[in-house]
Amino acid sequence: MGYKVAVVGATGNVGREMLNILDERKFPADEVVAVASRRSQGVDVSYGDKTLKVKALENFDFSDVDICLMSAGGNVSKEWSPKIGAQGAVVIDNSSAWRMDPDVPLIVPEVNADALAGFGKKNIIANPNCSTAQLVVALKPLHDRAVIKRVVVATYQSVSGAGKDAMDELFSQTKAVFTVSEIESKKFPKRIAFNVIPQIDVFMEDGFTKEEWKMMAETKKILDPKIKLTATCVRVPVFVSHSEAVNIEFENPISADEARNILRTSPGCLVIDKHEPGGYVTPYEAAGEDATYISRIREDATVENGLSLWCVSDNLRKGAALNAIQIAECLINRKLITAKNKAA
Ligand code: 11C
Repeated sequence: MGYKVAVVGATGNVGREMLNILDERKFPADEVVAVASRRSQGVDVSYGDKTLKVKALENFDFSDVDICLMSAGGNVSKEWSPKIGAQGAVVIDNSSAWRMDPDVPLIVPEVNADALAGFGKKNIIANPNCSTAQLVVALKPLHDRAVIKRVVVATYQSVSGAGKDAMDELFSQTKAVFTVSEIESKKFPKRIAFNVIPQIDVFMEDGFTKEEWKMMAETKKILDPKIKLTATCVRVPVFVSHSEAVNIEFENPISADEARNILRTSPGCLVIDKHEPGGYVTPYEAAGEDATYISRIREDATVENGLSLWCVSDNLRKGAALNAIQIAECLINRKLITAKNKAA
């Protein structure tokens, strides 16, 4: 018995990755449909060795869809996710629109799959922000062992988090540096080529950015509301994969060796941590991979029970498309959904 899956936002960075991952993981779909705004109607997108013609969201009938993977931005999701959910499709939404809604579970399967049980109130499940997803995968096993009190994180986020136009801007600015004197910035507030920008998303009243606020609020909802977290989120001239420098204070003692051993066997984590040049993972190596890579694990003697580590993951995969599909797989494995077309 297979499922009918709709990918909404199928022409974007994350939508295309969703189609790739559905095919790669042999997701039990009888039918996959690509949906996007009317502007993209008729565009071809790849699904394995097939080509799908994009259908317009505005005219699409979701009544026989089982799972809707939604990556079309917050405004589209605010309007469409409840309508699609009301037609009986489970919406797994990649935007920030529903994450803090108490009736919508915010899920990273390696961390809080049990919270999925509450999805039926709205038929919507939220995928976290990419920078949060990889962080909580690394934090969860350490929290289980030694209880995290406080986290200080600095991110180094790739331009693909800001969409395809942002990737094009890094590419064209990088070329322009060598050919023309004027560098134009449209997607980013300052030049991104050969630079770093300490602003992701809009500023909040307290001086933090929305991206920094999301990391704090989403970590509390997914992992533990008692964890204090402060973040500085920075855009870097990297195409794919977000990196994070993480400092953690625990309630109880935990050595670097112990943390390394715990993380080595934790779901979703891959430890590469040799104390030698190159004995760590960089974003370039994490791109296209599923794991959250953890390196540079070391004790921080400036606080009681402190550890520092470096964590890297593909933001389009674990940070978005892969996590959404893992949620769909969880729904199936836990028998939380059944296909509408039982004869399929
Ligand atoms: C970025 N993390 O790198 C953002 C993109 O809330 O889903 C994802 C924003 C979100 O720009």
